[in-house]
Order: sequence, then structure tokens, then C-alpha cells
Amino acid sequence: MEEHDSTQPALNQLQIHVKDLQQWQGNEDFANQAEEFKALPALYRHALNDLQNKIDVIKTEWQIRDGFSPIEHIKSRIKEPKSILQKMQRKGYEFSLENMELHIHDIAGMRIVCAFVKDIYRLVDHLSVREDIRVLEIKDYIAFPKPNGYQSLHVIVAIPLVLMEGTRWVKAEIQLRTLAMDFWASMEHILYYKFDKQLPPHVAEELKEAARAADELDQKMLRLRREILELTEGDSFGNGHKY
Ligand code: 0O2
Repeated sequence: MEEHDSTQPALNQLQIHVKDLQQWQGNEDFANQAEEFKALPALYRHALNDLQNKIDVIKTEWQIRDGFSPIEHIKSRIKEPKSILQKMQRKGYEFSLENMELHIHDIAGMRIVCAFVKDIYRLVDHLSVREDIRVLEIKDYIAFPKPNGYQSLHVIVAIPLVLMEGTRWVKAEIQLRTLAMDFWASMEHILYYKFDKQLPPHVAEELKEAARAADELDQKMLRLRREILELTEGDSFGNGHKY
């Protein structure tokens, strides 16, 4: 997930979209929707900016209340048109604007990296009760890691965008991870592409081993935090989750 460059003019993005549409052969119907299609990145960008603002407010509130924010860093990106089209093809959807908006949840994507696993669940609990965010789906790859060891919490949300035509709820995918999970995922991503998506078995096994080590590190950090909190004012973060 690339970091978002807010300085890139919207016009450039539109040109990229039209170019990609033209390159895509045999999808005239989809290309006919180019007018509406080329307006989409701007809408997703605004929705992502709104989401970023909401998370920044949460960060500030945490900072004021607890003296520190458990959110380490945030990255956001709009999915490349080519990746959107490839994903639709991979998932077997016909190319239409409707299918794209309905089935591709990560056109707007945000990654939030937290210090502790517990903070991830705390943040999601908070997002779930807000009126200005709709949580549509949660995929918990922390409680249930992928077979290769991948851990993250994926939350599909919808953000209200107030337009002249009325309010439009725009989807975004938020990936929440700890620093250890983020490190593992970045390394795995590099290796996966280095080996052209065909990891040799021993590399895959070592990666699983590394994922277990990352998980142990996260648990160790939580134990340390609990000890420190008990020594000071007690753990006020208990919320009954895995950690
Ligand atoms: P990019 O460039 O990373 O954004 P869905 O999106 O829910 O309809 P999908 O694609 O099966 O369907 O969703 P999944 O697997 O829950 O999440 C996909 C995204 O999670 C990927 O985005 C990655 O960012 C991340 N991810 C999932 N599995 C792995 C993994 O094994 N290793 C790493 N490093 N990342 C993973 P994309 O689509 O690859 O694009």
C-alpha cells in the first residue's frame, strides 16, 4: 500500500484511468462508463481524507486523555485502476461500475499501525459505535491468521460523503496491524514478489516461523504493558479480546 500523495492533481489521476480503460480490450461497455468512472477517484480520495481526519481526531483525543496515542502511523492509498480491473477479473466479476462499487471494497485503503494488539480492538470497538462510520464487515486475521502466517484486522467501512446530489456512502478498507505484524507483512510482500509469487517451501516455512515470532513479540509487549500499568494505575484497557 503506497503512501498517499495529496499533491498529485486529480486531473493526472483521471488521465491514468482513461488510459487504462482504453488499454483494456473487449470491455467497451465498461469503457462507455468512463465519464462516471473517471470521477470516482476524486470521490474516494475525499472519503479517504474524511476518514483520515476522523482517525486524527481519535489520535488527538487519546493523546490528551492518556498522554500518548497508541496509533504509531497511518498510510492511505487509492487503488491503481489496473489493480482494480485485475481484481475484478480474478474474482470473476463482469466489468461494470456497479460491480466495481459493490464488490471491490479496497479502492480506498487505509493502514493503521498500532503499538499493541489490544489497541487495535479498542479502536475497532470505537469505530463500530460511531454514527458517522458504518462498519460493514470485519475480517479478523489476528484471531485467525492466514495459512501463510499473515495477521491483520481488516475492517470494511462506509464513509458519508455529502454531495450536491445527496449523501453517498463510500466504502473503504482499513487494515489494522501492530508494528510486528506490519514488519512481517512488508517482508513477506517483498519475498512474494521476488520469487514471482512462487515461494520455495523452505522460505514459506521460515516465514510462518517468523510470523509466530512476531506474534510472540506482540504478546510479550502486552504482558510488559500490563505489568507497567499494574505498577502504576491499573489496566483500564481490558475488553475481553484475545490479548
Ligand atoms: P494492496 O496493493 O496491498 O492494496 P476483498 O478485498 O475482501 O474483497 P481479498 O482481496 O481476498 O478480498 O481480501 P483480503 O485477502 O482480506 O485482503 C487483501 C489485502 O490484504 C491485500 O491487498 C493485502 O494488502 C493484504 N494481504 C492479504 N493477505 C496478505 C498476505 O498474505 N501477505 C501480505 N503481505 N498482505 C496480505 P491487495 O489486493 O494485495 O493489494
